[in-house]
Amino acid sequence: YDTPSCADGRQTIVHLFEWKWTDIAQECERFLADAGFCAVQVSPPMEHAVVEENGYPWWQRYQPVSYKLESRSGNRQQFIDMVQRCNAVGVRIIVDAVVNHMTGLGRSGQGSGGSSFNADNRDFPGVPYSSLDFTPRSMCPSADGNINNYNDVNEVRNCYLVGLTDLYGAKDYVRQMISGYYNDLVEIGVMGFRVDAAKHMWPKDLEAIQGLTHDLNTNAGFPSGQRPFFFHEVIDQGGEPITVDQYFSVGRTTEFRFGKKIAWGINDFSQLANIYDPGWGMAPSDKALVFVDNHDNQRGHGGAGDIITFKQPKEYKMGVSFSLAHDYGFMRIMSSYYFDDSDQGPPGSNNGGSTDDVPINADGSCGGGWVCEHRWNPITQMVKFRNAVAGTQMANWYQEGDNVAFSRGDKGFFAMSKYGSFDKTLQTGLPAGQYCELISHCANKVTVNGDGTARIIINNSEEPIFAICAGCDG
Ligand code: LM2
Ligand code: CA
Repeated sequence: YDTPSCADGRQTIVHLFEWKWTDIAQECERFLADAGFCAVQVSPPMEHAVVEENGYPWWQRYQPVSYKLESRSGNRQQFIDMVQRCNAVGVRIIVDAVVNHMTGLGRSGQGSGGSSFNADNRDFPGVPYSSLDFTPRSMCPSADGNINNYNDVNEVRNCYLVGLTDLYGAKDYVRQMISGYYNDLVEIGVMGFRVDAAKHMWPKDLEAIQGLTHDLNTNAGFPSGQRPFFFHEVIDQGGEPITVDQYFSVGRTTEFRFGKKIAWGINDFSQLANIYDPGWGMAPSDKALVFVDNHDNQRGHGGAGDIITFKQPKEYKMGVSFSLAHDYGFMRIMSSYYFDDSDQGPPGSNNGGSTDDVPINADGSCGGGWVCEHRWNPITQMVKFRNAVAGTQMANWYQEGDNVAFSRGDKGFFAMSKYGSFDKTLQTGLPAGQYCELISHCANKVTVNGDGTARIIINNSEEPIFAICAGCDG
């Protein structure tokens, strides 16, 4: 479950948060395939609540009504078309699976796909689920039925997360419905799953659901016998009884400490050493799914605090570039829309709850309120670097004041200078020769001497990043 089935050894996924399926299909074809991305994490594709009173917020998509593929991002036919078109160009799809719960108490009516539901009665005929399929109240130790005390494992996993009706994952029927949803998606050709709120589910229930889930579809281009890729959203920052290692038997886990350490390190480069801190309980590299920010913590929701985002473009470019150069974890890039309000849905959503297309400007950036960090020059270029150096380890670490550099085996060399002016000869670990500097698209050429040293020059205050790699032509 730990190994993503990427085409051609690709190393990075991108979360196209709240994008429509029609736009994702185009983005695979027009950009992601050539840029060397492994996969897209898509917003939850199942039928969800329609929350008019908060202006159709992004988080309505974390309130399932049924497992029909009818959401704000598009319908079933559009979803299938997206998966097929992305697979055809070697870009895979990862589904954000919301399976800990259904909608919040107090909600009823019709979901985004037209199914009726009534959360207070635990009635979801679109699945169907009834009151028998939700965690018995007697199993939740808290006074009000909600999760308040994160030091009590039973409370975190058996009570209601912010009032969301909690599914009883120990029940065979519930496991069958969830694995049925997974199998429908696997059949369509998806590569894997981000399991939302996995911290609030029992690992043994996750294991049972996985056991019922089929191998990836060979007709979609996956090798036979290949298991889906799973990573679990477990917000573990230390200090609580639920820890990431409890989930290692079911796949990777989100490593929230990574983003914090990147934010601290960009502030103070001396903290960029030892980004992976096992003493703090961080997941080992082959169990970690890493990211600088995600859709929650970029707007003050789960795991927020000490995080850099697109709102600080220069720091963000440095943080993501350093992360992509690093050898720790499997990396996810965030791709956002601009927002002022933490509830705010995607562009267009205030206009009746639908979503606007993503227009692409002549210079390759996105318009219409979409940020598209994955198209920011240093980020795009460093995705290529990460592919080129895959499998090598970091060496030749150098850090002095606001400058940092290191090599990746004999395949690549990375450097970064906070204020954009650097000129020093360093050991690159690379074979002698002429190299194209990637961030400048080969406008800068670099000579590595016979002893592996090279004069490293950075002279760019907005994108103060330098990268060369074997076989990279810009
Ligand atoms: C996650 N991780 O464990 C997601 O990454 C996170 O984005 C989800 O919360 C959460 N699990 C549940 O899937 C988001 C959002 C919450 C929002 C929920 C449900 O961060 O604010 O809660 O989705 O839509 C909203 C309201 C909250 C209300 C709740 C239930 O903000 O005030 O609680 O709905 O109606 C009474
Ligand atoms: Ca639960």
